[in-house]
Amino acid sequence: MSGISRRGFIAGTGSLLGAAVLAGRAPAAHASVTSGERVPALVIGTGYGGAVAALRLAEAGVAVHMVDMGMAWDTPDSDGKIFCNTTAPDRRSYWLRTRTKAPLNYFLGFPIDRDIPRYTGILDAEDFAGITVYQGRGVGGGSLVNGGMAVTPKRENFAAILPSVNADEMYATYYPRANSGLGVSLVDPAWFDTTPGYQYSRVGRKHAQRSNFPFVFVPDVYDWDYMKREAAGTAPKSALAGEILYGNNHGKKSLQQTYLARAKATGRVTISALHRVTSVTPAAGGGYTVVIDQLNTSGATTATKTVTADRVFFAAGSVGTSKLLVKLKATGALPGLNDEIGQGWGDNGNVMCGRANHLWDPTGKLQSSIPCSGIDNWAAGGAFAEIAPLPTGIETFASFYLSITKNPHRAAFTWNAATGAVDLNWQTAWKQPSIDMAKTIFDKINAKEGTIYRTDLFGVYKIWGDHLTYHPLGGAVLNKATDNYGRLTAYPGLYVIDGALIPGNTSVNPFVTITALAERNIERIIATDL
Ligand code: FAE
Repeated sequence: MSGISRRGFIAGTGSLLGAAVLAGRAPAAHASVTSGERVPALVIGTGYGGAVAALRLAEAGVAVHMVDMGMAWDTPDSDGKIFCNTTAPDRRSYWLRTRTKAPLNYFLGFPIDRDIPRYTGILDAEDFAGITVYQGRGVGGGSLVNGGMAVTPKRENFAAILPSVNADEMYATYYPRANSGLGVSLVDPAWFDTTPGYQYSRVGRKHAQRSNFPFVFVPDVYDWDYMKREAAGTAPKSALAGEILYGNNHGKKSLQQTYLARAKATGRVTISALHRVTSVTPAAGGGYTVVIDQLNTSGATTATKTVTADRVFFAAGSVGTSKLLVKLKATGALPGLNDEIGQGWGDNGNVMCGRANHLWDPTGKLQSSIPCSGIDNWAAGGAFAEIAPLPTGIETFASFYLSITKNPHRAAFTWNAATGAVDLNWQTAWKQPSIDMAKTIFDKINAKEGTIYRTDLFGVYKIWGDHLTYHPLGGAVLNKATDNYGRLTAYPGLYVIDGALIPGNTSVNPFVTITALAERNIERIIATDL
């Protein structure tokens, strides 16, 4: 596999060599927070929730300091590129691992993981007892590693997603605001119909429609005009060179290009990369004492800083925020947090599978790494399936899918005093409802097409990718762990503003909902609390 993928990689990215990879990307100022400093607002984490909070607070005149445990990802490495390719993972790929842990870890029955130097890489494959949770690490959070699929849930599903939130306001104001802030748009359907890189999606469409499932185009934050130039050979390739999981050197509008760029442009936002918050506790003279470890690229602590913040926004992601709050409650730093802290965590029902197509139904050796379509069987079968790429550089005759399903299971984070770590009680067997829901789509398609499931993508004779999620949600659920706007009411000035607020499922890919909810909550917080 490594020989094959290396050839594909070289063929696909040759045009990148020597290219001006930094075009349009101004290096960030490397100001980092100073010990003893007092800051009006500290934002923990630079993903979607954190970026929205920082921008809106700064626009309201508040000086904001953001900290992120991951790297800044604004400087090219020795190969001239900021990010490494999915098919050639190096030290930049994983967060503090000595071996890759690819979500799709087998190919043609062979394991594809390889040794890498331990480094503060971009993708964290965080292992809990029953599930591996994939998360972005760095300035931009999940936006650095995700597929950019920017999906607003159907209005009729919203009441189940966020029952305490006014849907009229969300669909009239905050979803449109989020979509515009993120730079969301749709693939040009005429180009889609002819471009080689989306043959896999067109095969997916044909199979969906022949089984009478609704096929839908899915919006994305990738710059579609840029992808057209990649296809035409007039711009360095990113989506068409298989870049995605370990970052896109071009084309994708991550938060670094959107919310965070606007936040920095206010002149009121500074960002400390490689800074990890370990404690937040009330300060004697008001505000909160925040303890922050500064890390080197081996993950070792090189300094410990103490900052006083008038307000603290937890935006460390569903897992990061939940782990911090559960620990702070259990260890007596924030004992007044309520008993909903750590509860209501879900995996957005993620489950993956592949189907083996007939030899007359190739999916294409060139596959855009940016998915742009899906199969919607949510109402009838509880599953929404992304038609996903397998950008290996060779013809695989495989159709590959990431399904989001209505899985009812919810897990809880708890403090483990013996290990000094936070556990999550999710069980692998809890994926069975997700598999059953995904089968409502793929059993039918297989029967219609006379095809079978692939068994070589997740192990030896293993059909379902049921060991992971890309979409952690919950752990500090809105209107339960917090009030209806993310306030941790026992501690005025402490807020949750990320995916931890959402009770486990969004029926589609989550980041537009995380962004829209953050827009709603920060508007109220600025209007009433500042
Ligand atoms: P997130 O973006 O995770 O940001 C949290 C940040 O906090 C990270 O940068 C952390 O490094 C940082 N952090 C954590 N703990 C600490 C600490 N103690 N101190 C300092 N910093 C800390 O949070 N969603 C979609 O909607 N569409 C997609 O196509 C899609 N594809 C995905 C593909 C992959 C491979 C992955 C991993 C995720 C994907 N997602 C997708 C999920 C999406 O990226 C995720 O829901 C959001 O990024 C979550 O946003 P948050 O603001 O909650």
